[in-house]
Amino acid sequence: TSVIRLADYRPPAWAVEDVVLEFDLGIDHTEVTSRLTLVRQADEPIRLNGEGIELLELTLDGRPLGDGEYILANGVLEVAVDADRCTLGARVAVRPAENTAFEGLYLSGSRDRGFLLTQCEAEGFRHITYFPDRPDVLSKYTVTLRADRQRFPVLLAGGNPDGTGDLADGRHWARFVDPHPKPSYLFALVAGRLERISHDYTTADGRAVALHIWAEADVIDRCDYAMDSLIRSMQWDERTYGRNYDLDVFHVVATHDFNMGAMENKGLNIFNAKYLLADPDSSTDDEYRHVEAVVAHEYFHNWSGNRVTCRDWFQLSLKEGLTVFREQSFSADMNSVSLKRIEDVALLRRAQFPEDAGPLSHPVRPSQYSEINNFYTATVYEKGSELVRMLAGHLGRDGFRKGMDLYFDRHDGDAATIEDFLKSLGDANGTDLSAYLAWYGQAGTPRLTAEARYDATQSRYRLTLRQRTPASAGQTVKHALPIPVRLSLFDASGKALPLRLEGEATAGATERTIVLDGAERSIVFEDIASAPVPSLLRGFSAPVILEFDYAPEELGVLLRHDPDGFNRWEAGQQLAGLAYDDCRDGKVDGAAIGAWTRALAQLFGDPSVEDALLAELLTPPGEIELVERQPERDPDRIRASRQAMLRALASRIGVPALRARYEALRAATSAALDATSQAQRQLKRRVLDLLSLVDEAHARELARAQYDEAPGMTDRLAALATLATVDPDAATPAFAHFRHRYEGNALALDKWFAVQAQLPGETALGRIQSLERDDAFTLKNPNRVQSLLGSFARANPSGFHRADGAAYRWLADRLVAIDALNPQVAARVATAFNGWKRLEPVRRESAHAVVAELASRKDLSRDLTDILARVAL
Ligand code: HT7
Ligand code: ZN
Repeated sequence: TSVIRLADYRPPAWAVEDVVLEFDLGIDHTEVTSRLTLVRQADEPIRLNGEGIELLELTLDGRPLGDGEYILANGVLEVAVDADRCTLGARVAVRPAENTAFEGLYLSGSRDRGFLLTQCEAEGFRHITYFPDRPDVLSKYTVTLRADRQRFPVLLAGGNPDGTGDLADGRHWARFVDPHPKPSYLFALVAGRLERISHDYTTADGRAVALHIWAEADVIDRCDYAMDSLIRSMQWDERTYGRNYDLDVFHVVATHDFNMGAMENKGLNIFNAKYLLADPDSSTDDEYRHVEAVVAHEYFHNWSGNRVTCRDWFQLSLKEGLTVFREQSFSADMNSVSLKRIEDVALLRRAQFPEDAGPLSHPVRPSQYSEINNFYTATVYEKGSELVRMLAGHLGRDGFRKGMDLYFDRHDGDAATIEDFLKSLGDANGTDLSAYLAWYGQAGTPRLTAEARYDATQSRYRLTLRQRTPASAGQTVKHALPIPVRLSLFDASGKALPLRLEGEATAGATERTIVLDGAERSIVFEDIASAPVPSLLRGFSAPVILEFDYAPEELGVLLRHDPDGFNRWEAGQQLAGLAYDDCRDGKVDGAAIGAWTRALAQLFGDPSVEDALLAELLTPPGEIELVERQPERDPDRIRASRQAMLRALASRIGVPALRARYEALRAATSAALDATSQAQRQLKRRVLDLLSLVDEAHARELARAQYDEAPGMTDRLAALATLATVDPDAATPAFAHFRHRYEGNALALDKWFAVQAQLPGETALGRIQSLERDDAFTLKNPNRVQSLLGSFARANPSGFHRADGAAYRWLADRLVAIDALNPQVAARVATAFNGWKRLEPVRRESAHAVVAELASRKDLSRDLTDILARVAL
């Protein structure tokens, strides 16, 4: 497969000023007529991309072109033209119902009731018509849709509406004009039988905007939360960044058939229903938060992505990292700053750190790719957001806003690069941020080590910071990066100390940010009366792995007293890591497990600790993160050790306290969505899980009752999961009940599959295989595949990584079947093999054999081949 390199970038040889598209829509056969106004930029032929489409007619300035007047080969249509400006027309046929890859124009749902829609990012537009399908070709689009009125009553495309009307034979048409130049990946259309909810919104700069959310009739009553979220997002972007919406209408459409979360098409966002629909009976609290976040994310793209887009796909994080950062800031403002930070860092550690530690590791701005769809990764999104956060922290709130204003002003209507972004932020603040560019080009998670020396005679505390980034796939030489370390020092009673650095006249604030911009830096704090406890990397000020040799009691001080909510939790996580080490190999013994259980038992009884934070503190690092601490890397032993430490915690808190807390939370049970109620549900789940480890019979009864009494999905699903873990037999009727209750509710059934896919242990594979035979299971639906296969392979380490390798062989078989339908989905599921090299030898051997065998096949898609080739290396 061919490799695309950033170093080979060349500007487009032809610009496309205007695009006029006409669609004659049908499920089996759609005809697309295009007229492109092309303007020469370089002395080269016109080259247009096109894949899987049938060329019916080609014209140049209205004159039909014969076979010898163009070349069509390897997905490129080439036309040599003398003039500097011309109009190229094409008529092509596409087959939506046959498109199971969900890229280009396809059918969502059934032939008789489903609807047509498009997905063009990254390179889907070339499946619709011939076009220079690259993000730096920006054009104005005029789109006319024609279709049967009965079958396709709703016709939508991006831009402002520009007329509708009737045609002969029961057909009708609708036209849309988008005044904002956009790249082809932001084009979208939707056609079919859809219902809508609407809201009249007025932007801060006075534009009346009709907001419409569209969905199929059976789910339209579950769109209200998304509409509220959209309104909040629009208001937040006006307030926080001074950004207003810029068309007269904004459409959002829900589909059950979608490869990713959602898509920010200009004026016509399309959402995986999973991230748009929400109601208490079928959605969990987490899902409500995800809906709010994804609605905001796609809306924020209107500026960070659409008005200013990417020059090429290597710059993907320019829009994605920035938009994740904007989305995270919004969610923090809507909910809780420290809880949001905990959630985001936990995700980074769970998804991005392992990605960056394995063969799929790549920089936030990769330097080459063979399939761009495989670079919509945690690194580009989550680590990319962390890089923006560091820049924002460096500039401060007002400085960052000034920088963003300049970035949007300078590059509006343009396709930009990471360099452009850093330059705008720097120029607006009279500073040079180019040192941060190194973060974008270097893969791997830096290790930051801190070493402390206290000198009692001089009352001085010296902190030495060092950095090192391990070699990663294809990148052996690593450079020092600028690492901002926010820190405070506490005395043993938990009081933050005023900080005076060597050479300074007076003490300043109790928190400072020190930037480590070389391999090593020492700093000395004066007037420190006794050995302090450092709180380092506060708020997770840089995406690194911090190594500091804390004593368990020191972490106990931070866990009890650090006012930085994130670092308080972090101290608990660090202490839990040490506690885990004390519980390895069947023993439960040591200072750390004692300190951890003691500190948490105390916090458990402290009424000043909020429920939401307590629930987080009671959750130690997951099995995937703990892999790092287990030299043998055996998922069964990791799970057993983690269970042992949780059991020790439950015993320390004690059955009476756990029971009493559960009953108090049970009495407060409601389906309300406010933060307090959500926190109560979350804590109730943690308490029940702890109780199940030390008071099994009672916990089983509570879980059963909770399932029956649950007023909403959060409690119901939590009860089901606990019941299944405590007593799989007792859970069987509850699973059957759930399956029946939610027949026809696709998103609820996804959770039913996912909970069962995550039940640990040897029996998991057999369970998965019988779930595959359920009538509701299909390999054609990406959500269903993720909920069963994805959950199993990624979130069930002890079930998937069986010592006999049976689950690896089973997954390989399924990957081949999925790949024939939907390569993007197959490739994503295949990333579950990313960590095979870090397994213990027996599992490593069988995983390798399976990956190598798959990678040697010649009949797989480019998407899957690319992942397998890199994983197998
Ligand atoms: N920008 C969107 C990316 C996306 C996508 C990429 C590849 C294939 C299918 C896709 N669907 C959506 C999502 C986002 O907002 O980040
Ligand atoms: Zn995005």
